Amino acid sequence: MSTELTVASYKTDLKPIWCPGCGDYGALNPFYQAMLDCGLQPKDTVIVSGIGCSGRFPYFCNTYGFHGVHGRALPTAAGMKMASPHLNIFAVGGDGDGLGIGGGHIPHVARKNVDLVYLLLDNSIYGLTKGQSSPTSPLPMSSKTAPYGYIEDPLDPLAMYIAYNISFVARGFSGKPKQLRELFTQAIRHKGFSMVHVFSPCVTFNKQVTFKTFNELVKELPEDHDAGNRIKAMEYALDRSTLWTGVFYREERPTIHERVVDIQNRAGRFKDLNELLDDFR
Ligand SMILES: Cc1ncc(C[n+]2csc(CCOP(=O)(O)OP(=O)(O)O)c2C)c(N)n1
Ligand code: SF4
Ligand SMILES: [Mg+2]
Repeated sequence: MSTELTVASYKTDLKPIWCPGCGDYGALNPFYQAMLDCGLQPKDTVIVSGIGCSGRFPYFCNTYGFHGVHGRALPTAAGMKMASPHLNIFAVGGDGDGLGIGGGHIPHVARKNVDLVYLLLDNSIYGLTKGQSSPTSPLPMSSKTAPYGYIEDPLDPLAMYIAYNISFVARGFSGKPKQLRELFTQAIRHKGFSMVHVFSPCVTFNKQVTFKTFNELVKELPEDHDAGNRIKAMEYALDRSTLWTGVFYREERPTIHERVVDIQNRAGRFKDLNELLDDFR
């Protein structure tokens, strides 16, 4: 017997323990709605998270969840999708998790085009550990680890994602939940690796990158932006005057799963292992 899905189908009884006003609330609600929009069955859905305040996401979603090791949400999620391609797989984590310790995994999942969605909740700080500089802390932001101001240039995640040729690249802001719902929905529907970078301010430990900052600087990409144009997508990503939001880049190409199935079919000409081994003799 199937019961009708509602937003409540995706919520657990746990109330998020994020600080009042944390940006992550603004990402969680549109995420519930996007799962509903796409009709995802909670029993067929897994959320894998890293360590950080953002890593608590799975606790608040009535899906399967895996709260793993710092920086390893993405490879774990990719492995799950390879083993069980029928599942809807999400990876969720922060800027420290996904751009610091775990940043090296992204290009390789991009090359494989694993069909999963990665939500990166960026507050430009290590929130859970109470306020150290992160790979996206802008100059000259001060923090507990940089009391005189940060001295390393920040990464530009969007430019990186486009350079890595991730097959779906979008950016949103947790202060604009309606757009975020739409971006998550498109990311879920995209066949391949979808990266949604979310500006999600930490109201407790980052008083320098705030909702006000983004309210002033974010702007939706023009409606006529051609998401198939990678050069144009990169131009928008590198624009220093505006923080553009929307779908920057999208390309349909085979997923690793489709390529594996293709190899299985071609290798299937062997009746059994001995026949396969004979091929090498
Ligand atoms: C291997 C390892 N190194 C360091 C830590 C300590 N640690 C826990 S969370 C975190 C950073 C959290 O920042 P971010 O990923 O941006 O998540 P946020 O809390 O801001 O959502 C760090 C360094 C850890 N848990 N494991
Ligand atoms: S410390 Fe920052 S990121 Fe963590 S829950 Fe509080 S406001 Fe959110
Ligand atoms: Mg963070």
